[in-house]
Amino acid sequence: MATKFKKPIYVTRPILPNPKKIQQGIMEIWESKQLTNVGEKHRELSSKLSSYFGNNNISLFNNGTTALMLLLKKLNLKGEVITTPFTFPATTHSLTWNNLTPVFCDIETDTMNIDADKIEKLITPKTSAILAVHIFGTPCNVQKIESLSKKYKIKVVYDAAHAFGVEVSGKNISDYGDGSIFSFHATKLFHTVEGGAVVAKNKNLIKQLNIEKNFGIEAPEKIRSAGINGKLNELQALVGLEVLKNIKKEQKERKRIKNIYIKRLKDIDGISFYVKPKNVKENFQYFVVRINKKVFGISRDELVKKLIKYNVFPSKYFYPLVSSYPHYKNLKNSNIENLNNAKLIATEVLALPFYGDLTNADVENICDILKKLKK
Ligand code: T4K
Repeated sequence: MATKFKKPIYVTRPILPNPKKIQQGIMEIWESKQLTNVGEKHRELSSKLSSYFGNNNISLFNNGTTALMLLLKKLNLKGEVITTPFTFPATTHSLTWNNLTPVFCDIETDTMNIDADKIEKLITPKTSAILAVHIFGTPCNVQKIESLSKKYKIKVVYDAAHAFGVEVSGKNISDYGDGSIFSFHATKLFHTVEGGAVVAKNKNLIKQLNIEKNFGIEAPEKIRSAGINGKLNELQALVGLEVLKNIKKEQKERKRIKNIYIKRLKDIDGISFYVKPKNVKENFQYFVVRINKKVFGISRDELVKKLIKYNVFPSKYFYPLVSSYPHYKNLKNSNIENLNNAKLIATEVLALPFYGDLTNADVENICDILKKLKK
């Protein structure tokens, strides 16, 4: 039918737990008078998430960016870090905040993740780590990256901001690399309004991060390092505890929506999407398509303008490329000739509305609109 939506349809909507449960939890917090600094709700969430990740080594943060900045700091990295240009600014800025130089590596056109086969030629004596992103929750080539890490004795950090609950070959995504960060921002499947976490194998690293996120205070009257305030507070933890109970249901709804998108969009020439391999358990964080201008008839950017007229607000995650930002564009590897795939993908990608409250009719209508807009 392709009709204009009465209300705006956004790229995502957060899980909103039952407000009565939140009110009840707030009363408990009020009674305890402990609002932050690792109170009962924080400890409870940490323990529940440990079970979820299958790993006790977890540190909760006030957002994913602080988590990444401090993880990079505590790994004592120096010099250059090989990373992807196709990501949210937070990934690369976290390197800058640690005085590390990003070295951009091109991405794969299917997964849109860093191309592990192109990393080796970028490794120099100055390289201390690889910072890879599981973009849209799609796992990187973790095996190849691990072998490079062993061969060159460099660290591997994963920005798993989008990958909460993802598994590869039966293992949680956080089992790979020297440490992973997660974002618990409201736009994420699992959220604490704002929040994040580091998950790592090394218990001591987590212990250090817990100190670092509390101003470097190791014990009363014992300040060990120039830390920062990165703590998740009790109200955030409360929201997280309630959101966690709703994850499975939300994923079920998103699976329903994804199935409609796939069924309807697979026959529209010029629209393509990534099909995950069998060994990956997905989390349904995003539903992302690529628009091939030549075949579809109009560009991704033109399509977005037209979709807005129908009250549909998809997201051009992630445009422009980080390597084109003013403060990164003059780096030696920012030259666009080295980043051909990334350049193409950034102009084609579109994250479509994807959240459990969308009805079948809503999704069918979005597909009808897309079909109608094809030239
Ligand atoms: N690494 C990666 C790879 C990341 O993608 C991110 C964050 C990070 C690291 C850092 O993690 P954090 O420090 O943020 O924890 C969002 C988020 O702000 C950001 O967390 C996220 N990635 C990024 C991919 O997306 P926008 O620019 O999409 O936000 P906004 O406000 O345009 O929201 C999109 C839509 O969501 C709105 O049109 C409506 C809906 N919405 C949004 C919010 C905030 C709601 O319905 N309710 C809300 O409260 O950035």
